[in-house]
This record gives sequence, C-alpha cells and structure tokens, in this order.
Amino acid sequence: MKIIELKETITASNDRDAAALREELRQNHTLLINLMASPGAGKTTLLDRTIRDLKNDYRIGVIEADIDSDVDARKLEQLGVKAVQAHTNGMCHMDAGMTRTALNELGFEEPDLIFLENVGNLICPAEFDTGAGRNVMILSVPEGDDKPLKYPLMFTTSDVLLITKIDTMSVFDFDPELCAERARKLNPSIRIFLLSAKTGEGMEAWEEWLRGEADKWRG
Ligand SMILES: Nc1nc2c(ncn2[C@@H]2O[C@H](COP(=O)(O)OP(=O)(O)OP(=O)(O)O)[C@@H](O)[C@H]2O)c(=O)[nH]1
Ligand SMILES: [Mg+2]
Repeated sequence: MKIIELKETITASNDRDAAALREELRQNHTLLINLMASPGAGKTTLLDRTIRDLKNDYRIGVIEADIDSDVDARKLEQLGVKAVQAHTNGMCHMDAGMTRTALNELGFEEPDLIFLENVGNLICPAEFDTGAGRNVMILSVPEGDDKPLKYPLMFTTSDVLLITKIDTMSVFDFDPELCAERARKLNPSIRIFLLSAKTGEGMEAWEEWLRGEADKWRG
C-alpha cells in the first residue's frame, strides 16, 4: 500500500478542476464517492462493511485521506481492494487537485467504484468540490440531531445523509425525524438512510442505492 504526501493545489479555480475531473471519471465509467463526516463518526467502519458486501460485484478502490497515519488504508486493504493513504500535510480537506493526485496513484482506469474517505470534520470538506460523482455524509447518533443547524453547508452539498450508529439510539436523545426534517429544509432532495455498520441494520437500503448509482456510471 502506498502513502502519498499531498500539497494543496494552487489553481485558479478548484470548481473548474473538479468539473474536469468529474467529466473524466464519467467518461471512464468510474463512480467516485466522496465520504464526509466528523472524526470517529464511523466512515471506515461503514466502508469496511459496504466493501465486504459489494466487492464481488464491483472493482473497488479506496483513497483514505488523513493528516497522519495509515491505519484506515491498511484496514481496508485487508479486504483485498486497492487502497492508497493520502496525507494532507495538515490540511483539513481534499480538493480536486489533491484527489486527482491520489487517483493517479491508485490508477483509476480499472475500478468501477472508488471511495474517498475525506478528512474527518463537518466544515472544510464541504467547501471544496473534489470532483466526486456523489457526495455522501455520515451523521452518527451520538453527535446529535442538531448538526444540520450548526453545519448547514455539509448537508446542502451532500446527495446522501447516512444516519449511523442507530444501535446506540436508546442511550442518546436523537430524534431521527427531526434531524431528517432539518436536513431536508436545507436540501430537499437529500436521500436519507438510517443504519448501523455494527449490527448491519439498514445497510441493505444504502447498498441498494449505491449499486444503482454505480450501475448508472458503469453504463
Ligand atoms: N455502536 C456503533 N459503533 C460504531 C458504528 N460505526 C462505527 N462505530 C464505532 O465508532 C468508532 C469510530 O469508527 P471509525 O469507523 O474509525 O470512524 P471514522 O469516521 O473512520 O474515524 P476517523 O477516520 O478517525 O475520522 C469505532 O469504535 C467504531 O467501532 C455503528 O454503527 N455503531
Ligand atoms: Mg476513518
């Protein structure tokens, strides 16, 4: 597994770079999923379970973006998928140029489906388009149902909201309906799935959506 050191790309327009990358990926029939969430929300655990369920049907690649360490990439590589660890050099997000560098390292001709685990936080990743075909965010039950009020941009830029760790619902005062209402107020077309990556409850509906998207991209 490779570890690559990234620098922020200084370009005139990240949006333009992202649009170009998205178009290249589309022509290559590769769906890139940008997965965003707080530290510890459960990104790697969700990817672990999702990849186990999909790896026989899709050629999967993973980019793990972190400030340091390679624990997440090593964990997912054990599932037999190609993974690269990208170090962001202290930066709290991935941009389109950094994503392109990581994709070149991964080799993006082959996979049908690539997951980018973005740096853990609900602020900066929402501000930078990575060029991904779909943006998916996780909000875990212990974080609280008020997060759409506090981090609105993340909810606005995401195509899918995964409310995770629902197995812990009984010990937190999380109201999933209120949370969904708050998220839909910001983004009426957001798709919402409730699940637990620990018990597997709710994983099927999310994976069905994902398979549908990946098939659309594969053409
Ligand atoms: N109960 C429960 N715990 C979960 C679930 N998903 C993840 N966890 C736990 O949450 C902790 C953090 O999970 P990770 O998958 O490492 O979270 P992450 O978002 O990848 O964390 P960073 O990469 O460090 O930002 C671990 O102890 C997981 O076992 C879930 O659905 N239910
Ligand atoms: Mg992780």
